[in-house]
Amino acid sequence: MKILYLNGPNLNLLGQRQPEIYGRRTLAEIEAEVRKRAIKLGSEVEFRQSNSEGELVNWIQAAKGRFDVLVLNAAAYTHTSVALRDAIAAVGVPTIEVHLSNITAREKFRRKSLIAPVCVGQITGFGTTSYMLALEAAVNINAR
Ligand code: CA2
Repeated sequence: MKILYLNGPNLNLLGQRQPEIYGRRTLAEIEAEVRKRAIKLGSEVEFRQSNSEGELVNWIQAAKGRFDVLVLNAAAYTHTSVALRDAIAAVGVPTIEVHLSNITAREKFRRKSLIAPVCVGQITGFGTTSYMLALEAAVNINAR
């Protein structure tokens, strides 16, 4: 199984600021942990990060036929992006929404996810473990 992890704006700053909210690990460290577990599960993962909404849309569109599952931390675009939502719905690749922090326990504007209704499910609030749980969910996506 091939799983594409997409990471949105500012997630390249992980590990440098706001560790009390987002933890101390960098995105590269999270990727290394996920990759280790993926090998054990016999799956293949690819990680990408972009600060650009359009680039994320392009990657979602290009995932069709190339990846079995998308794991998406759309970061701030979670709360604003009709374009990402439309891309996920149009492409039809099963998508798991993931967040490090618990978006439902933070500011009001973070409580609403525009992408949640077109995702298979949402994992939010477990820090790095959210990314690991998303991997378990992805490899079991056909066992629902
Ligand atoms: O909790 C999450 O994973 C979020 O997707 C992270 C986004 C935020 O806008 C969402 O509401 C929830 C923010 C990512 C920014 O990451 C930073 C990392 C270090 C320093 C500053 C920002």
